[in-house]
Amino acid sequence: MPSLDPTLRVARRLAEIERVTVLTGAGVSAASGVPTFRGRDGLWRTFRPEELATPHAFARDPRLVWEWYDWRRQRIAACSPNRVHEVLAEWSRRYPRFRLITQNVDGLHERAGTQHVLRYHGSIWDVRCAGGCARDAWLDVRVPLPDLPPRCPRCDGPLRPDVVWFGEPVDPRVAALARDATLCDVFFTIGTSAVVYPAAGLAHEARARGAMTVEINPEPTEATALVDVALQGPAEDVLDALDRAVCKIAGSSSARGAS
Ligand code: BJW
Repeated sequence: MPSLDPTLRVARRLAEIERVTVLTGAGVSAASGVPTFRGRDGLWRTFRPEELATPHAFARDPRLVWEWYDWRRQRIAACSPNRVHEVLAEWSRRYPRFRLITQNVDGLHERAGTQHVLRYHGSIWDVRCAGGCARDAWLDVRVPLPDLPPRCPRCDGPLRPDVVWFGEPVDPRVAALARDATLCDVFFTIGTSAVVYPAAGLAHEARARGAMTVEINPEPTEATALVDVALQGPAEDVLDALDRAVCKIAGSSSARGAS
């Protein structure tokens, strides 16, 4: 007997459940023009993470780190949400228990109107004091900053981007909420190479807790062998097709119910 088309298999499951959790990575913003880290034109092909994305790098040369983040912010500011962000925003309204965990710092899920977003690695649009007071500080970081590094208005210490660098812990409250969200019916891992921990461990946890696990990525990743269903292709195409299949199933079952 031929096996069920994998997209249809996932669509059928989505049509009958309520708890959907999605983990996203840089690949979901690729179609918007935001560079990934490890892809063909990824940031880590040109820049060295240890010089730009560690607390040690910031302590050594805060200006260099800020110039890089300033450049990235200007680039992201010119990008708009794509079909992946739109579908997930729609799902966040459709599923009563939807959670989105994003490793991305670009804010495109929020701009698309997604509810219940957990920013696992922080936000490129927020800053906090790296000096004595260790507080959040307001700063309009959508425009290029005149002086780098910007200074904390309270203690005059250097401000830093409010993102999670290598060697730093994820905010314990965010980590706990993300762990809670692994208790779900379907867990998606979309557009991530699944090499960075602890984020990559969430799919393992979801599987151990009984979720159907689904990956969407054009390339095989560290997660591919682990998941129940791997849907290969750009997320903007695969997710669009999946959403159409779910709507079709939901439409035909409500039509049956009405007749
Ligand atoms: C498409 C597509 C399309 C393309 N559609 N898909 C062993 C050695 C050394 C260290 C470690 C180790 N094991 C674990 C660690 C620790 C380390 C780690 O995991 N390192 C590994 C790399 C080895 N982790 C950490 O340090 C973390 N903290 C930690 O462990 O704390 C412990 C601690 C406890 C107590 C006290 C102190 C510490 C923190 C990790 C922080 C990661 N930070 C960054 C930068 C964030 C800020 C910024 O943006 O500047 O987060 S690095 C970067 O990687 C960024 C991303 O969120 C993250 C993940 O990348 P992602 O999203 O997967 O992107 P890519 O580029 O890798 O993949 C893109 C994918 O998209 C590809 O698969 C494409 O195929 C696909 N794609 N087009 C769908 N159209």
